[in-house]
Amino acid sequence: MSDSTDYTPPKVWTWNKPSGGRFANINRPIAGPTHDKDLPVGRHPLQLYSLGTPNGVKVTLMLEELLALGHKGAEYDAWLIRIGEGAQFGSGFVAINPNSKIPALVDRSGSSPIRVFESGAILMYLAEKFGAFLPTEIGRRAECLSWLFWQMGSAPYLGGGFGHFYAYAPAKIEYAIDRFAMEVKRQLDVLDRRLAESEYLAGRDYTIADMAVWPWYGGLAKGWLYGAAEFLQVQDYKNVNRWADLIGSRPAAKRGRMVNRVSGEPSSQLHERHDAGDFNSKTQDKLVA
Ligand SMILES: N[C@@H](CCC(=O)N[C@@H](CS)C(=O)NCC(=O)O)C(=O)O
Repeated sequence: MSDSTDYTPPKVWTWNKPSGGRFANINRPIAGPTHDKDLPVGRHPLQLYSLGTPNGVKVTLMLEELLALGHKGAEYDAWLIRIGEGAQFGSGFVAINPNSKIPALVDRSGSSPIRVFESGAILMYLAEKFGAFLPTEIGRRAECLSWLFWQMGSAPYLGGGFGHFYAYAPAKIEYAIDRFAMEVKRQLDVLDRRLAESEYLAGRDYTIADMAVWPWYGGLAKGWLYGAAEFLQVQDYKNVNRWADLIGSRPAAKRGRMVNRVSGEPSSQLHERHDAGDFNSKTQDKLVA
């Protein structure tokens, strides 16, 4: 691979070499399955196929909140999809998400299964199904959906842009890191100004907008992403930090962060969740002991 300064793109791009960097083994320029593999199905109405990354955590935050509210129909099995090993390209997974990315959900409570992919669509589906965490009054609903879709459009600059070039790319390219650090700091400032005037993103209530944004920007503010807390001076965003702590202290958020998590303290990792009791008995520290 050439370095950043001496590369002239050819007329036609070809896939003839690994792209380099972390995740190079799973990057492909084509869609579709690479192998046959059925997905497991558990006993609960909702089947989640995911991993404890920020995109995956959005959904487990929501499911744990719904259960905490007493919605028994939100009981779920959370199956682990190891994206680093290419499990997202198995035929069963591609059938429920043609885009081959976690999270994906199947609702088996009705006469025929319903698949939902894209974390924002999953959050809206669950909010509408259970009538929770999405305001019904038109103005507050508009505010909630605005921040929900803000996250969908903004986080790729944080993850695919800043995170990729700061932490994962095989070379440190100043131009790329500068460009995306600038944008991510601007995004943090957008959130900080909103959270200076409002307790939660959509107003006085905790909603799916917070659940979508918190794993990314709350995680960034708390120093959980890319080892970039000092570089981005995240402590300066006081309102984002206040909101990140507020959500982080919710019992359902604490549980949601543990599901399908495969790194960090063994006691914080619940690789698969099939029962509410699993949080006490099936974390990695207990399984290994
Ligand atoms: N826009 C999607 C993004 C999902 C996404 O990027 N998932 C990543 C993990 S955080 C993934 O599955 N990557 C696997 C791959 O790209 O092959 C969503 O919000 O659901």
